[in-house]
Amino acid sequence: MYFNVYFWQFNKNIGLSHPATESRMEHMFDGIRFASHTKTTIKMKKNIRSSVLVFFLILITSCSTDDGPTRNDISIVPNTFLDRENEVLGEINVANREIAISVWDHGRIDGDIVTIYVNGEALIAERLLEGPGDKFTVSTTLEFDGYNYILLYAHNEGSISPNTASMSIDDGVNVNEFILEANLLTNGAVDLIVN
Ligand SMILES: [Ca+2]
Repeated sequence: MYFNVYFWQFNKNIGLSHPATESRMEHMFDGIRFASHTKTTIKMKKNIRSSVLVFFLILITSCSTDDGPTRNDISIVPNTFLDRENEVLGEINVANREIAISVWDHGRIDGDIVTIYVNGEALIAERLLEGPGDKFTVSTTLEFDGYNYILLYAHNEGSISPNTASMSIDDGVNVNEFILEANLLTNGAVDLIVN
């Protein structure tokens, strides 16, 4: 095709152009323009189709993420954590996923150091427990509806065994107070149920 075009240009330049040749060449250019226009139209249609597909994919994805938190209908406390047995010591019902957890030493202040895990994530890390007059409080949002859990990991037992923590959960409606115990072989856990 390029050869024909250059040949035509060459003929025109040297004055050998023939009307019949020019007519044929113009017809050919019309064909090229038509083909180019058709290609653009097909490309536009493909782009529109792709855009519509992407729009619906985004719509479906956003709908599926608006379903709220997962609900656990049974306890999710694992059997072991950090190579220690987990012992479930009870369950606490809360009205909201937004809670404030307070922790302090139960009884005599003997140097107990704890880490408090919520659903396996450390919320209070290596904290030396003080007395009830010096509670340590952290706010958090529970991940699940239904069953969540709090776990007490003992870094030591203090001067009096075991490691004993008093805890309270404030859900904005009620304050639940309870005691968790742990030692160097066993973690103490409690189910925390969002109703
Ligand atoms: Ca202790």
